[in-house]
Amino acid sequence: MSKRWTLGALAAVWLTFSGLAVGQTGTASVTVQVLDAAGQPLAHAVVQLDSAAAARASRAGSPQRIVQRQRRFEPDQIVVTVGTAISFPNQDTVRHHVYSFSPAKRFELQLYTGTPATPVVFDRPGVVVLGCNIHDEMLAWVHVVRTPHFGQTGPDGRLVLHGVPLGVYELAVWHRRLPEGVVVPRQSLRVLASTPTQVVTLGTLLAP
Ligand SMILES: [Cu+2]
Repeated sequence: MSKRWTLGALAAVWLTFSGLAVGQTGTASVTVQVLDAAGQPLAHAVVQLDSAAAARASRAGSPQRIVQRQRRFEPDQIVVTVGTAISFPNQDTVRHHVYSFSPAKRFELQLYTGTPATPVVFDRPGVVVLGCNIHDEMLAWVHVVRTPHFGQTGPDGRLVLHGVPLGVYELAVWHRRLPEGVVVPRQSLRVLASTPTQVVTLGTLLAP
């Protein structure tokens, strides 16, 4: 996995939204499809719907683990809500030194084996890139969101968000192939019970 992907790799990202009427409950399902520049489904894209109400409804998730095994992070990508704690058990015999310089969470777990006593609480939204000071090839991403409405696309590049309260949101899509620190384009999305399927091309927004 190269650290140096180009924005061009994501020249075309297509999103399809479909609000499915659930009527009286006041919620809808939102379907998002993300494609790469070649029109192929892009898996593991992070999709989120933000709004002030969504931020108020966001709660810290249950504690998570990112294990180091055979000099790799497992999982190497995770999406959590603000306030979620993650522990970093080292199951290798070699020591690791996990750190991040990302603005959303700067931290360092000095050379260790076993499980550090204190988990790391991810307390700001944003993308946190994890590395190991000893093993340059170790990379992982923690995507921190402040909304209950988020997920990752599957192998077919699709994600369905269920139970989204009707209203106006900002929709953001992120993928690890975006350069670190890139400002991810956001767009307004009004979620209606009868929202027609929408196709949005982010390619023109992402093109250099
Ligand atoms: Cu290491």
